[in-house]
Amino acid sequence: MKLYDYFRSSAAYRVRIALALKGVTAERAFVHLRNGVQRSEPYLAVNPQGLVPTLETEEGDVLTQSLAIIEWLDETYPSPAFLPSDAMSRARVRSIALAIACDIHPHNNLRVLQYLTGTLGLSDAQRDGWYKYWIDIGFEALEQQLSRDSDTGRFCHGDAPTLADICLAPQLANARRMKVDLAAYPTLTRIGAACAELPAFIAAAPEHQPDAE
Ligand SMILES: N[C@@H](CCC(=O)N[C@@H](CS)C(=O)NCC(=O)O)C(=O)O
Repeated sequence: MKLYDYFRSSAAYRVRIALALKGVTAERAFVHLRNGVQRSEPYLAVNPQGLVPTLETEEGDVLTQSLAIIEWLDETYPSPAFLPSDAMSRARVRSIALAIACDIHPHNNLRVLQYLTGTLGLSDAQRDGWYKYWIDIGFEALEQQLSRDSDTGRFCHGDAPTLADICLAPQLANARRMKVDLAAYPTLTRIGAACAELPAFIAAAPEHQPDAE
């Protein structure tokens, strides 16, 4: 298997956590996003979206989109499971994961930030304000959702990590990098601390990647 990766990509970070939790190793191909390698012809031939992660399977199939990759891994390597066994719990876990992956993360993506400063001419301070604004909007709702639901345990759903935690931990890392004040999100940070104790989450962290700068 080969993972197209970049240390600071939170979508790739999700896949790194998932691979590590499953105990699956993948060769790594580093796509330097800051240098624009994601828009190079060779990479666009692999993933026409020009985004990481991409996973090439041992059979040579090419998978894109972190959540699709993670669900494929979960179906291919069933233990430990990333989704609960009952349909209602699965929907809950997916709703947390999607709130992060679809409703927070895209606003923080590099190409969006570059459009704000490049095409629209916003200042760096305005760009950073945008970044923090969308994290706060998303985290405020997630904090409410998780803090008042008895299905929340040590992790987002019960006492074992799921797809929801695989999405939450990288988004918390992004928030910290942007110096978002996380004091208003005690449930999210408590869960993040529980994730940070697990070897798979530690191994997948940006600062532990070979391409970290
Ligand atoms: N929905 C996609 C998002 C992928 C994505 O946005 N990746 C970012 C890094 S976190 C990227 O490659 N950005 C390159 C760019 O913006 O030019 C997924 O979950 O895989």
